[in-house]
Amino acid sequence: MISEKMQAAFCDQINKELYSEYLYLSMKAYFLNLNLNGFATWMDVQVQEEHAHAMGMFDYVIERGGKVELHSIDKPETNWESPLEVFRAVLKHEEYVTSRINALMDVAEEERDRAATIFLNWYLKEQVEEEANVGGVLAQLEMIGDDKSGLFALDKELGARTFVAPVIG
Ligand code: OFO
Repeated sequence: MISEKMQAAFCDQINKELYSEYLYLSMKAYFLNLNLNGFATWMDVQVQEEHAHAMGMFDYVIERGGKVELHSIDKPETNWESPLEVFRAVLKHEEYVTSRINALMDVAEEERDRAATIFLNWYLKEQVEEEANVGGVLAQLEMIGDDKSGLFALDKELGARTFVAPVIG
């Protein structure tokens, strides 16, 4: 059985993962409006990943005999100055999420909930990967600067990304 404190911390994180899904959906809309369809595809994969992250925790809480309480999702940003600004915002957001997963780990340790700690290891590793992926795209955008042909080449590259359902836990 999961403790009340651990359950509340997971429900809070489910909300943050769903907010991430919403934020990336908003970014997908931004890119579609710019006709940068490859960037939009990349964001769509991100949307699906965040949904999977939320559902992984959802299923875990239920499996441990807990109760999932959903909270309202904040309205995400809808506009950015450029693709570069979008990816700066993504990296900042992912760093924030990493700090929240670490805080969740702290609760698991305080509650001496070893199963939760083991479960959360997957999320920590995933955050390392996410930050590295986003950092890679950001570095490319910084190099491209105002070069439109570089932007279109990157759009083509990002459009090849496909969603692979993660095996969580
Ligand atoms: Fe759920 O990893 Fe991004 O936010």
